[in-house]
Parts: sequence; C-alpha cells; structure tokens
Amino acid sequence: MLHKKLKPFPEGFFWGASTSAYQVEGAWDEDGKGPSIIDMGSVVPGTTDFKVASDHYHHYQEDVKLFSELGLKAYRFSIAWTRIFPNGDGEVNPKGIEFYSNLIDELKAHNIEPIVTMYHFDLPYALQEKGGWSNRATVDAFVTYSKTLFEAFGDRVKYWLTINEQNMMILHGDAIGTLHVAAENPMKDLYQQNHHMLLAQAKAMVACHEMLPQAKIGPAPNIAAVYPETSKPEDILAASNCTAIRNWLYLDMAVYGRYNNIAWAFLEERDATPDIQEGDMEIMASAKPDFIAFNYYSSQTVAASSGDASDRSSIDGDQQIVIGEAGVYKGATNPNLSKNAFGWEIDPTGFRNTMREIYDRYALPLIVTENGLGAFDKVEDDGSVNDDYRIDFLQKHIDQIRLGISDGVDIFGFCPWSAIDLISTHQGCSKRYGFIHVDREEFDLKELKRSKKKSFHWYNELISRNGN
Ligand code: BGP
Repeated sequence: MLHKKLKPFPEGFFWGASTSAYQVEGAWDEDGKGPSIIDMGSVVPGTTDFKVASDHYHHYQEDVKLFSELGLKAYRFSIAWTRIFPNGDGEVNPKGIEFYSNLIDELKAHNIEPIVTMYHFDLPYALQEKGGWSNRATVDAFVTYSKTLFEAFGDRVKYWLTINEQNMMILHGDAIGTLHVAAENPMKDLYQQNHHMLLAQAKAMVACHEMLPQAKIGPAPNIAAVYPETSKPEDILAASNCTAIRNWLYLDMAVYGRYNNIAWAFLEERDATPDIQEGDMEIMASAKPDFIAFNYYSSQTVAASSGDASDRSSIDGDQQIVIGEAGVYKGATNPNLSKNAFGWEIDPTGFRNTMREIYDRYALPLIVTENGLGAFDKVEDDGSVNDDYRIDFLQKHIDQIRLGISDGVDIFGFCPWSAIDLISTHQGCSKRYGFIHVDREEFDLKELKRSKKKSFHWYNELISRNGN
C-alpha cells in the first residue's frame, strides 16, 4: 500500500536497544552466580567464550551513562536466572538481586525504561542436569524464579518478557546449544520441552498480573514472514506449513491458549505430540499477554517439500542452520534479497510484512525487541568506527516501521540488537552489532574500552526527532 501521507511515530515511542545477560555481562562465576548451560556448553572453535563478554557486570554504570547519551528511552536486557538462583531453584542469591536492582535504579535515574527478559537461552545448568525442560519440575522452578523477580523488581519494572526466542530454541536447539535431546523419540521430547516452556510462560503471565496489576508482560519469539519460493500452489502451502510451525505455534498458544492446528497435525504425523496434563490447557487459556514482543532479522523463503530428507537443507548463511522439515517444506533462498557478511538475507520490507501479519492475527500492541546487523567493524587510526552499513540497515528497517504504523499497526517500541558490542550466540565477538564499540578481540581482552560508533551519533539524532 502506498501512503500519500505517513503517520508519525507516536509520542513516547520506546526508542531502545537490547542485550542479553550471558552475551554482555561476563562475571560468569562471580558473586555467587551459578553456571548456566551456556557456561558449560562447548564454544565454537576460533571464538571466545562468555566468561568476560563485554564485562558489563563491572561497567554497568558507565554503560548506562552511555545509553543515556545515546538518548535511549528504553533498554531491554535479560536477567541471568543463575545470578538469582545459582541452582535454578532453592536459595536466592542476594548479590544477584542486588546487581539487577542497582542496574534498574541506574536506568531509572537516567529516565530509561527497563524492559526485562526473564530467560534468554541461559538455563541453569543444575536444572539441565535434572533433565532441563524435559523435566516438568523446571516449570515450577521458572514460576518461582519469575515470582521472585516480580517481587524484587516489580516496583520499578513495568515491562516483562517471558522467554526469548522459544521457537528458535525448539527449531534450532542444536545450533543455539540449549538442547541435548537424547530421548527415544527426540522430536517428541523436544515438543514436550516446548509444552513445558509454554506452560511456564502461561503461569508466569498469570502470576505477573496477580502480583503486579500495573505491569505488562508478553512473549518474545523470533517471528519472520515466510515467503513461497514461487506462486506454485504447492510452494504456498509449504509457506503456510512453515509459518504455522515456525511462528503461530508459539503465538497462538501465548495469545489464544490453543495449539495451532497445522502445527499440531505436523506433531501428530511425527508421533511427537506432547503429553498434556489435566489443567494445562485451562492455564494456557487463562494467561493473556498484554503485548507481543518479537525479534526480526530476516524473512524466510521455502518451497514445496520433495517428500524426503533433501527437504532438510542447510541454507541459513554461515551459521549452517538447517531449514526445512521432511515432507512439510524445504528451505530456499530468495534471489530478490541481498545478504550480510554472514550470509543472512536482508529484507526490510519483510519486516513490515511481519509486523502486519502479527498485528492482523492478534491485534495486540507490538514491540520489536531485536533487529540489527552483525558485521566486522573496522576501527580507524583515530579510533572511529564508520559503520555506515549498520546505519543503512537500521534506517531501512525503521522506515518500514513507519510504513507499518501508517498501515495501522500498533507498535510502541524498537529495541535493536545491540546497545553495545557483545558476544554473538555462536560467532564470537568479531561479529559486532552495537552502537558502542568495546575494545576487545576474540582472545585479547585489551582494556574493554567503550567508544561511540558513527551509528551511535546517527541513532541519537534520530531519537531526538522521534524518528519522524
Ligand atoms: C537472536 C538472539 C540474540 C542474538 C541475535 C543475533 O537469535 O536472541 O541473543 O544472539 O540473535 O544472533 P547472532 O549472535 O547469532 O549473530
């Protein structure tokens, strides 16, 4: 749709930026923190581990001051479950509460709205050893953990996100390194884990509304518009399958409290439907999110299934993430899109498509909790980083939000990835995303000095005119 006149970004729009605990904090075993599965996981050869990361744990005051200079209205970060409960459940670690309490106070003092993710990939290792999400007891541990957060920070935190990219943990758990499925029927176990996470999320949303009537809470999946490779009806059907399994399975449950029928049929076909205990679906139905947060990096293109193993083709850039489900849909590349240095397709228009599809389906306010460009930044002799490619990427995506707003989508914030350089999930620290450069290399921590990139000044100026 071409608009003769674009609607402006609303007053009070949350111009923000994102990070996650294990990727930015460091201090992996300090002040009573227990190990998470990330700390105990294998690191991709040639890349750093997460022990020091950007050392935000020790630099948080300096970092928040920089966020304030950047002009951020909101900062989306995650709480490391193992700082609060070193063993996942049991005793609370007061030092963990203290750290996040200080961080939240610091943000508030700078008029930056904290947006808190409760769980971003870093499951406590102690819980993993007891079966992780395959074990229903992890649901209770998560609920206790979430109530502890509501109690400790609910007086200052209004916006809560339950689980980051649950759909990616299920679809690409092997790549993210979160899931070690060794069951007889691995897929059934995987979707049992998924059911437990959905239940944990539902219970946390109910608890949040009971304990903090003023607060708002929502899920934070990675959602992408899925395109058919061609206009062949079979390709369109494949795109519909992929959309259901990749996107709507997660959001239909979060919003409507029901399993998406296409995704459910797929699970039945694989003998992978989860065991649902009495009362589970009532809980799912009673939990109502106030908004939908979503991460968007790229769209996805798929083709009709060939009906055999060739459907599972490894196509997603350098990460070699497997896209496709045998007999359901096959991964395809989109010849209309360019790619970033890591082989990820760049699709700003797909961003508009994605937000329109989500809003059309659920009619809940939206917030973007991740979007950004991973790149090998170059530090010039004078110390500057001229990341025009990042500015270009973000500007094009912000333009699409404005178009989405003009289409009638209710969107209240944009928190690109990432506020500051941090460690990529499995591509080290040379793959940078931040507005703030952190002076460290893969295996040389240097001084961890912070400096402003060109994109920092650009984003600051954009925020000052509310993006309009
Ligand atoms: C999302 C994760 C983030 C972040 C981002 C970029 O899936 O929620 O934690 O890692 O992707 O991905 P990567 O680090 O692989 O470049």
